Amino acid sequence: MLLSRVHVRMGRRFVSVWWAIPILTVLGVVVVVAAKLFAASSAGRALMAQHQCIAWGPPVPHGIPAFVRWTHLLTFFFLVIIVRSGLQILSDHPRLYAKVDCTPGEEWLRFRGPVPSDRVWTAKQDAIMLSPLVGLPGGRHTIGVARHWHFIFDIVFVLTGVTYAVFFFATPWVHRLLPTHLSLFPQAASCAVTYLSLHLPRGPNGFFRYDALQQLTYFSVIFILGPLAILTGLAMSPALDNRYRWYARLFGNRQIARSIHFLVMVSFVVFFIGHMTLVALTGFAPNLNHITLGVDRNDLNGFGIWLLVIVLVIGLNVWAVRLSWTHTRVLQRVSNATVGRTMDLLFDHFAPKAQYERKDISPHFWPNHIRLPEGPVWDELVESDFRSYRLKVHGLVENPVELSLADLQAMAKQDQITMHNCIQGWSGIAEWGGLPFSALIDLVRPDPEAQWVIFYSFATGADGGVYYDSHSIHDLRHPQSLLAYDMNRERLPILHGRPLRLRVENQLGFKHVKWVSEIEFVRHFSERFAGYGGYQEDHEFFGYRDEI
Ligand SMILES: Nc1nc2c(c(=O)[nH]1)N[C@H]1C(S)=C(S)[C@@H](COP(=O)(O)O)O[C@H]1N2
Ligand SMILES: [Mo]
Repeated sequence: MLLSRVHVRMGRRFVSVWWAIPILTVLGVVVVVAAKLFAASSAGRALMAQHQCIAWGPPVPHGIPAFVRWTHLLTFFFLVIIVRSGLQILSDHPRLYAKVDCTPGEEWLRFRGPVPSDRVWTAKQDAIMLSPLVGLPGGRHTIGVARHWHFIFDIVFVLTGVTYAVFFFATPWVHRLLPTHLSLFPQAASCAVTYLSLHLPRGPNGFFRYDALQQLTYFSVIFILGPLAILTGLAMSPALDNRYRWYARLFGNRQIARSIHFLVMVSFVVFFIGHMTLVALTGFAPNLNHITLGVDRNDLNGFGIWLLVIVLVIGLNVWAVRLSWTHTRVLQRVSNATVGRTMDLLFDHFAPKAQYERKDISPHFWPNHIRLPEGPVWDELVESDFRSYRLKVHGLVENPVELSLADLQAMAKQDQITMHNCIQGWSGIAEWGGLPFSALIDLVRPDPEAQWVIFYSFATGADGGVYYDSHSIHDLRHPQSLLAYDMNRERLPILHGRPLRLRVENQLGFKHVKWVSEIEFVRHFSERFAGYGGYQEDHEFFGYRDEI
């Protein structure tokens, strides 16, 4: 069973969350019995008499206005895509942590077994497969494609939410949902006792007025869960976190934000199940007429629309899975033009500056790649202990150079303790020492039309062919853009990119090319290879820049 593979940590041990089913069942029975006993007691009766679940308070607007019905429908469509693609993203690093070092064994929740300790285990190896029934697109680990769905629909989700909020505060609908009286809480408690003792509150239906618990729940889902999802999502951005350390701290740290992001998703799903159950129990046909057509009638028209919506949602998801493989480049281009542009607009001017302390350095730093460099050229370099290494810097520059490690070390040196964010979800803090990239720019003097720089690696990527990536000169001029040859005050280990690896702290990890062999200044990244900006962009359809 799927759940039996999910484990939650209890102290040193990991327990299957499968146990949650019997435990929650027993707990459910206990709560219902307790609620029934309480409702029958004098204290319970006093509460229910004093605080009506559905109060006849000041008048509130009747009916369900069109903006509520439409945003409700759209949000449902979008959330299905967002949750499914989010699960796909999660499955690329199926562990959730409370600390930013992401040390194996310290995760609080994991969706696969422990990390093997007898060999190097990369984050790529750790990814798991999801069925297309669960993940979007599913079928293989395709975080690039999943992110396109996730972010494109994030944008429309946010726009819909903002539209809702504007109408909410500008129309009388605000009186339906906004909690304005403290008495709402004991009323909601009275509702909770009613529901938990397996009764339905008596009073007008939701077309005319919500009960107190319903009002609080709807309000929290819209105005707490929604914004929390957005804010914790943003807290996973290297551009934002490495610029403003306080931002991730709002939630504790980046990994806690990631965990909350996940728990918000779980809350949405739990709400959805509870909501549908109560909609069904309190009059399915009339309730569906309220939320689809905005009328209080008993006929089956709303139910028909509901069926149609279910079919459309399934159809949309089948279409999305198929499109993910038949028109992947189209999806990538649409995402680059919308999500990529939005990221540029919002994050481009965030020059990273966050620094950490020695005590923050991660005891474990996940290695990540498919292949180490190999072949005669590499073997010779290793044999010479990289004394024969020459970094070639060429392209649209006035002064092309070839530099040995000794040459590089004789130039300016910078040390920085920074946080690395992998696209898959893990993070780690390390101290990097090396050449500030701006010093190299000053040395080679790029032509004015050179706007992008390509970094070539000695290693190949997963499908063969040179691993490479590109960066804008703008990003490379940031004070934290570094060609690192030291890690944690020692010589950079081969595993992490010796002789030279890139650090561009406002971008995700896959753009930090390891084992750099050559650097070329070009007009635009589209002039090289398949033209999408890097190996992962060409082969795995990643975005051309990734600041989240
Ligand atoms: N040549 C090469 N560089 C690479 C990769 C790779 O596969 N090949 N993986 C990237 C990814 S996805 C990440 S997260 C970082 C990981 O760096 P680390 O192994 O030092 O943690 O390296 C990046 N640089
Ligand atoms: Mo990565």
